[in-house]
Amino acid sequence: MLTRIDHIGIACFDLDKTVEFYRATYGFEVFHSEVNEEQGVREAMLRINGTDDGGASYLQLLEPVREDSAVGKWLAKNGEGVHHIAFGTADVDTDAGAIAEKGVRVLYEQPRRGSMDSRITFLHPKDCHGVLTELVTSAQPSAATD
Ligand code: CMX
Ligand code: CO
Repeated sequence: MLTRIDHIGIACFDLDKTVEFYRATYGFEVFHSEVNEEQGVREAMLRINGTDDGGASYLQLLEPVREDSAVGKWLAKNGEGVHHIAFGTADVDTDAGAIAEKGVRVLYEQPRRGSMDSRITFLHPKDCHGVLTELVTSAQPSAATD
């Protein structure tokens, strides 16, 4: 069951400048940052709020580390902006399987490693009315709360 907005993924050209915009404008601080080589991104997670399933909701700021990565290609075509949305679930395998049975293309056969050791998969934007959609199971939901 999808129980929260886990994050909104925002593509940017300069992660440090974008982090500073969110800090100076809204007061949001970096909760976690990492490079995910497989996904081809340098990213910062800004924690916005906790949720009643023990998880949280974040903004995920994404800077490509390679031009031919998903975010690099998207930025070259569209410029900065909202790249994807991500729903949180306690069981990404079951939810991805159930959604695939409805005819929506799930991009990974098995979930891959996402931010903070979460397990993630994606649904094809052309099957989701133009929205690249990610499904996320946090490593430890309790660790995502203060
Ligand atoms: N949102 C909406 N539509 C998108 C999109 C996005 N983020 N990315 C691509 N598309 C659309 C394109 O506009 C294009 O549409 P048209 O044919 O109408 O022009 C179509 O999808 C194909 O796009 P493409 O540029 O040729 O790109 P690819 O097919 O090579 O890749 C996708 C698209 C979704 C398969 C790829 O981006 C992907 O695998 N994404 C999942 C991984 C990812 O995004 N990782 C980064 C985030 C990591 C994280 O969240 O942790
Ligand atoms: Co994401």
